[in-house]
Amino acid sequence: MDHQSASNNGLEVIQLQCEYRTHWLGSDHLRPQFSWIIQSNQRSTIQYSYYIQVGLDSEDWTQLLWDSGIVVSDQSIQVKYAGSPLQSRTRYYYRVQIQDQQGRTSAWSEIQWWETALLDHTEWQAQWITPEEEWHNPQLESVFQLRKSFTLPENISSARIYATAAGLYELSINGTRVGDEWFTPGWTSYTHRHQYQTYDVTKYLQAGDNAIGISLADGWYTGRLGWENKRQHYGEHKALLLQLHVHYENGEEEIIGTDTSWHSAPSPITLASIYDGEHYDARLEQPDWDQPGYDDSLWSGVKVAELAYDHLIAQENWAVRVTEILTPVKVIHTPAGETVLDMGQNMVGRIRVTGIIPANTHYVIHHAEILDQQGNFYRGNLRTAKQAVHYIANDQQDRKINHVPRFSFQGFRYIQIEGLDHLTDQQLLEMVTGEVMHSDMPIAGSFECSHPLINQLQRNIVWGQRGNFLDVPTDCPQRDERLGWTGDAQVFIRTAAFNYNIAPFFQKWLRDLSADQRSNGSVPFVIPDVLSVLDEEKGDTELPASAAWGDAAVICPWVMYLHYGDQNLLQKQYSSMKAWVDYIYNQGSHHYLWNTGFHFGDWLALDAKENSYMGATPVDLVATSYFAYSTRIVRDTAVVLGQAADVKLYSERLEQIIQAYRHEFVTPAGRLAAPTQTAHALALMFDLLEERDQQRTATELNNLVIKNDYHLTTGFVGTPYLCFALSDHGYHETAIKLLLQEQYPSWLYPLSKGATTIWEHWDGIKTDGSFWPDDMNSYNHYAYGAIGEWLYRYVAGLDMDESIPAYKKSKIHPRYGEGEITSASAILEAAYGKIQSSWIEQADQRQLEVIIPANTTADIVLDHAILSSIQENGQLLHEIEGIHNIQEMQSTIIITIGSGHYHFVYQYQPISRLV
Ligand code: RAM
Repeated sequence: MDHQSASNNGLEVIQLQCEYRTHWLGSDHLRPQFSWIIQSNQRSTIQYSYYIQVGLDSEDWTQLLWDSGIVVSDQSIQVKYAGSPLQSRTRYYYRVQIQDQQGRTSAWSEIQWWETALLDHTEWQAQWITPEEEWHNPQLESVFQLRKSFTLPENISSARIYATAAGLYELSINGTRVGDEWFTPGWTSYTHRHQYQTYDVTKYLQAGDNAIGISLADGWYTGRLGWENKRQHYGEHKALLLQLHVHYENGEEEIIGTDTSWHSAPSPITLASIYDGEHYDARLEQPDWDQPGYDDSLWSGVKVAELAYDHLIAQENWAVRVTEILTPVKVIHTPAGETVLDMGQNMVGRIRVTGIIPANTHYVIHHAEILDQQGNFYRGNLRTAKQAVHYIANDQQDRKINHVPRFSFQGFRYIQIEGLDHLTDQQLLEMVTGEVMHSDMPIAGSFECSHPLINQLQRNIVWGQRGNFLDVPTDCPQRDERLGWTGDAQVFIRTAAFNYNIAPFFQKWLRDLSADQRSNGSVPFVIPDVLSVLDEEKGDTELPASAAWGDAAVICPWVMYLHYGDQNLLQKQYSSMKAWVDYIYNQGSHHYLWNTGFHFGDWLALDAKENSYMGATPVDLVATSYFAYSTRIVRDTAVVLGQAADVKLYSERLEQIIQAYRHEFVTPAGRLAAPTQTAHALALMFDLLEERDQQRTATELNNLVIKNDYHLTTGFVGTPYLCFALSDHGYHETAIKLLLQEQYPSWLYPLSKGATTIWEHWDGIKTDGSFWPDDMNSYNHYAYGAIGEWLYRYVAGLDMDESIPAYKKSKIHPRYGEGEITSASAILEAAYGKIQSSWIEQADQRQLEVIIPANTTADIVLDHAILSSIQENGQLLHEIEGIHNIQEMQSTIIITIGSGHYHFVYQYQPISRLV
């Protein structure tokens, strides 16, 4: 074969990625992984071989760091760099060529690049610095300005800044803000891992005088976090670390870093707090403070802060950005006389105010998620979080402002404005925009169907994800909490991976989870962990961990592996995964039951006792079920990683746990002792029952739902599994009825109360219009949105064969909509490319449109299809290219196909006629 010839033969390599990014500035991976997508004008394309080159130059491909040569392999994702060692601060270019199994050779792909940052922490020459005044009064959550002026010669060829803060920072050069990232450096387990960012600042610098300006806020590092009003979780002082590397055309390099020559002063932002919002006092402005000519002789100095360098890591996560701008839909004058603007959507981010305001105006914007029963602005559920933005104008007449808070985010649908009473409603509407902020994850998937309410539910799920994926997966974005609750993350992660590419987001969070995991393997409730310290302060020696929460340590890496096929991540998390199940094994006197300690149980289930948050499903049943599930995943991970001894160990342990579970929770006659929906769903989904008891349990689950008039009672633990358990065991009709249930409690009930996001409680707003108590009532909480996974996988039918990760083999298996949903469509930009499953049902006929990416195959599973009626693009099955195999099993037909775009049409036997 000739890998050198490039021809236009319908085979192309596109969308090259290095660790999920197309261009990537600032990596510290020593052996990054590459992926590409193959585009083919033929069906059934499989890569036969690949050829990858990595060099220092985008034109000359003779001086290479890595020339893989022709590698006979169908691997086209997560191909690990295997060239000579990478250097710091270097841009690398790469390209890929492939050959397919039909013998076609693609042209070389377009060239992509990534650039390394500081691969070794000894390359940090700059010093951590803290503003002097901060040193004196670290209790104020106010923002400081830091600046440095310097002169540069002519002929700058390129320049980079590597920067981070203990706190949050915003960077400007010569008066211009650098980059579009917010909340830098992000939130990690700072004591172990602290991200820095890389900026290409070439275009911002000039020959002659220059100035760097930094605004430095408390953020998660020293700011208030958690509901106990605690600050300074990671350190006493906020601090800055920055290193500028300037390169000249003659090959020389100059480094300017933070040190004691920098100056500092208070900024006009007198308060910046994640929970409480921001206060901006324009009277304190120092115009041009970040410009070169500014006289900073009256500013204070800075002190060197004794912070570490060895835990600095390059930015791992997607950056937080403004991803959408909303305009308010109306002005409401409430019965209480408040002026309120409705953004039309419960959103997370901030309000921008632009326009002219009179001198000395002081306006305040309050943010809230709902209006109360009387239609007044309601902030009760924020608890102590103020999320208010104050702006005090100076005495300049008719000042034109353009203001956003920069170091806080708000969760809200409504804003109440005080202090701009002179404006008309129309003027207010024109002055205000809502900037939606979250980790800027590429959109991965979409789901829609013929039922408008389900489409709204899907939108609410996506908004819940956007609002709560602001650098860490949080439970809620509005009250004095906003923490990375592990349980919430694990129940939602699979849905999340359908909606967006969450790979770097969860890679970062899982590294923090391992970092914060305790030495005995137990996992804190929230990651990054800011709660254990409260228990430690109370003198607790045994720090708590809960089943279904700590299991995030095992479930999340596994879901990431299934979706993205990244063994590297599994390998990195493996010891953390094992440590968690070993921790459980060591709890109590019975190795195989987890019947000790505190657990959240089936959190917020509706079968809970009055005034309790924990559902009726016994917590030891939940804990033991999850113990089995996580042990199974650890065993499966050991198989993937080739850890034979562990495969044996965890297989045996799993068997023992299952036996213990049956002994404890299943009667000798095969009945599940706990009569709850959640107990039944877990038993079925975690495969805990003897085969003879499975159908009985499923029938019992179905009866429990019917007895409850097709309403769910499940909490955080049971909800993600309920519909799967029903659909898998012949009760899809019941699952569809649950989905379409509009009366309380149900997924659709909140829609009748105007919900635009998922709520924490099924009855956040009760049927009589009253609210769940303020002590814990979020209207933007993604946990119950975990039904999204079932919509994609079972309603639209876009699913995977889990034995081969990353959709190397898709499973297209629509379960259809029992006549209630007559069409559905899901699209997913998966690792190998776009997958689509779209169906329409008309009378006895179904049409199914399927796209399967090159280098993958799929099983199309058609229940109740009449084989002789199946056509693809007007042709009978046996005449069609791309069909590898057809199997008929009872009433199901499985068609194995290669890559390509297919349109199937077939007749089916409606179930009613089968019985
Ligand atoms: C509350 C929230 C959160 C949940 C914990 C146990 O803080 O509901 O989502 O995980 O409780």
